[in-house]
Amino acid sequence: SDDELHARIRAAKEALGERLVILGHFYQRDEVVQHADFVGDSFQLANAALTKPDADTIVFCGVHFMAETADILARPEQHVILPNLAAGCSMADMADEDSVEAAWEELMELYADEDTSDGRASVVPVTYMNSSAALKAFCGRHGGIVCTSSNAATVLEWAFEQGRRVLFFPDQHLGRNTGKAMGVPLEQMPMINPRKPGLGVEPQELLDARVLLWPGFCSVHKRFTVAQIDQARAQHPGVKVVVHPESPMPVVDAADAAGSTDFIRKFVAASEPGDVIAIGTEINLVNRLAADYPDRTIFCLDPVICPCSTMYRIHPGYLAWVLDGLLEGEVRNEIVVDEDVATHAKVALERMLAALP
Ligand code: CIZ
Ligand code: SF4
Repeated sequence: SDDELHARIRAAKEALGERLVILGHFYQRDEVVQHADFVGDSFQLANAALTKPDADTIVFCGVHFMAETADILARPEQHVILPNLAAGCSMADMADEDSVEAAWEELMELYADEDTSDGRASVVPVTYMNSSAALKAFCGRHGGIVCTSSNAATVLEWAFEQGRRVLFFPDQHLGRNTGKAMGVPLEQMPMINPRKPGLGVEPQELLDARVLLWPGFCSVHKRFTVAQIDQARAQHPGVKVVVHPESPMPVVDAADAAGSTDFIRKFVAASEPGDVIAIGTEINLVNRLAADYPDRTIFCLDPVICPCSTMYRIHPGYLAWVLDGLLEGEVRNEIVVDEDVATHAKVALERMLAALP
């Protein structure tokens, strides 16, 4: 039964003590989050594990790229476990290393004659945190950098100092929304198609571009629409609408505010009792905010419940199963990033930290 399952998890936690740290992403269901030592976004969690000096095992209740990032930042003796190896991220999967390498080669050829005597590269690769370790390493090797949804604008500023243009992947929406907010005209942010000859864009457009967008998206956040915002405004006059920048540009433009999970949480914290707030992000996070602020009306913009289907693959049963393994001295579902990949990925992550104010 569920009660037995939760009792088993609690007993294992008790037995493993300070050796174990359980991380729970904001988008995890409550049945999982209740067992987490830390709850946060992917980068906060990857760092949280480091604050526990005795933890030799990190159980990451989130998706694959997050566990990889934790392993990259973890101390060498720390093991990182993903309770269900099928918990990937469809957005991260939309940019695989081979396609990015191939697109990069094409761009290098196109920009080969450009004058770079001022020391600025023709193009700087920027990857969103929501990407495989291999792509973070690609950025590390090619003078590029990682960004999160909290610091995308600061990171793009850095990238524009290093080069004439940016190749931004995997999320087209975060790239477009951030570029637009920084004043980059839409016509200088073409979306490439890595499967088409010439990347599906006129050579002149590739030459004039400032931000080259990869055609990836988040299946959760791309569902939000302007019609939903219009409906919320019609039904709740005075409603405040806040959305995540992984949402399409017209949605971000129609909202009152857009920002990372941290931003959305602060937006809600700064509201007043009685306020009505419609949020465009993952449902578990929205429901938890609604529970935390019962004196406000907080709801998800999408009336059809839309959890992230891969986050949902972390079930308490898998958590219990990996903890049982630890009690028997067995590390199940360990995520190990290749050493060379980790070294270069870390370079790109460290550039991000150095670029922040
Ligand atoms: O959309 C996601 O998966 C986000 C915002 C993840 C994270 O924590 O960075
Ligand atoms: Fe990936 Fe979107 Fe799920 Fe985040 S919410 S893990 S970006 S599919």
